[in-house]
Amino acid sequence: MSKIARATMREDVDVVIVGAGFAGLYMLHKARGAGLTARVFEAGAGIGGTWYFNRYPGARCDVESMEYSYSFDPTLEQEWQWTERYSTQSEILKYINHVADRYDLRRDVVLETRVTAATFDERRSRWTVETDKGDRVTGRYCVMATGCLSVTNLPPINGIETFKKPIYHTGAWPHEGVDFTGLRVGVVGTGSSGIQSIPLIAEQAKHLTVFQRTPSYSIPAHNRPLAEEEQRKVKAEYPAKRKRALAEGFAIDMQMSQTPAASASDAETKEAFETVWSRGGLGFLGAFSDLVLDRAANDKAAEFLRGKIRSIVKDPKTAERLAPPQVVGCKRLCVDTNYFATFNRDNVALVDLRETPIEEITPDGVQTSASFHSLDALVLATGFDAITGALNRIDIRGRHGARLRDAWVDGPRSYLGLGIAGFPNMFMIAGPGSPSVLTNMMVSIQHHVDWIAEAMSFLAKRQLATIEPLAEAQEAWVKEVEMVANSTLFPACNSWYVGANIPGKPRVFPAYVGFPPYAEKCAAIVANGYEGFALAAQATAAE
Ligand code: NA7
Repeated sequence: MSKIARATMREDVDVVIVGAGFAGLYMLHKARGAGLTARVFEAGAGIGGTWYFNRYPGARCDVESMEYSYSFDPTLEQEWQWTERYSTQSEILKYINHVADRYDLRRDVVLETRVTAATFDERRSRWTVETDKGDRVTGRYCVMATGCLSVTNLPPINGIETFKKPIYHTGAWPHEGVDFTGLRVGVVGTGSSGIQSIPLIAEQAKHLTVFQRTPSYSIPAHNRPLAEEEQRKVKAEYPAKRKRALAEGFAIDMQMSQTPAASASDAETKEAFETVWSRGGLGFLGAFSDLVLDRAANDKAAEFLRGKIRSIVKDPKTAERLAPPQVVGCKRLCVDTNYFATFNRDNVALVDLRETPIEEITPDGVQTSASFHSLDALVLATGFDAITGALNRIDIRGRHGARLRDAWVDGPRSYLGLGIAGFPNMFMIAGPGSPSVLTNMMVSIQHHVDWIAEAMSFLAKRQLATIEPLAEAQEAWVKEVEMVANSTLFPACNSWYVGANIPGKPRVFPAYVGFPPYAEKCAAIVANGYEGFALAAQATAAE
């Protein structure tokens, strides 16, 4: 089908927003509310970001539906009906589309357009944003709503380009779906995407081979339909529920225990773990107050979870291979439906790449150091170039033409994960150095968008031209993020958090651990007249 090319855009707006997922759309809504004009560019052919692209079988959010939703409008909150405890990708995408229609957001969104460059003009204090369709739009502000997990990781496995059957990445799944009936399928990767898709692929395929490099801990979702009555109850106390979430480290209303594991007897420890296991989901980490802080406490959780795997998986060798050795939570905890039990099926085999690494992919399958696996289709559940990937792919130039990519060559540096020294009037939503992926993203997104919109209004009221982090405030923040992370177990293993999944990526822990202290700091900084930011009354051209 031929497409009619649209005219290239030349326009001047107040805010250019990159990305039309949950972050970009809410930013658009808030910008309009502040009386600002905005233009949103989105690479996808539809809105929704992560939820537009990740259509693999079993794709669901690991935060419960009633919390993984916007809270900015009580009417929206009350009127939307979720159907399951954990929403499917398609239901979340429906919700995003509903929001876009309800607030008339589409008219400012340009789809199928990838932003390639953003350049700050110091004399005019404006950003010029360029796209792959030849657009040039200028904005007083540029907001990067580019997503934390939006650039797929295609692993450089020897010979992968020679495979002559279809290859799918979970993060770029065909819209028409894939029918694996009668096929021999291989899945590489056992993070959340692998763990969600493997049980469903196994039900359909003739045979499934799972290629596992590192096993993951996973908690059962105990997913179920959301009863009308249950929803009514939550809706009746929505403000209180949202408030409780804001007081939690992960910004999820998990009602984390205040008791450290060290003070519990063995029987109490077992009982606490059994309780959270039977509730299901990420709330497992809330069984004790110190599971991500104290190695001994974490070891108890790890042993409990390994025990569960051994009790579910019938073949003891397979169970041992599926039992993760690492700290619980240092790789994102997964939430599954029937993942471990899938390995009891006759048509499923597990290949442990730690024992028998992949040597190459040939036209017909995967050759490991031990054997050859003939395949009709290959699924890469190999994750993303997380957090910095999307930003580093745009040619972003701040003062003196300095490139963000160069400034971040040793890892991301930002102030609060919101702004970057040398890049005035550019904001990131859930950027590196903010709690982002360690929280319910909906909470972090709304917090950031509200903060950014407030800053824009502040500048307008005071007739200020620019806001920009001071280099010393940024350096202090980078140190604080690192110090807080190092007081936890999060950086304790190789994970996408620290960039270890991408060859050559600098190892930096990119998230501020703990939503409440972070939000308090953001508020205090505003109360102190945007402490740590330089505010300038007029354009400050380079000398
Ligand atoms: P993840 O969590 O990054 O998982 C990717 C998986 O792919 C993981 O098991 C990796 O093993 C594996 N992987 C990556 N590269 C390779 C190569 N080269 N060979 C073999 N195996 C490889 O991505 P997901 O999409 O599952 O989830 C991302 C987030 O989305 C998730 O945390 C939720 O927040 C939602 P490794 O562990 O690196 O040894």
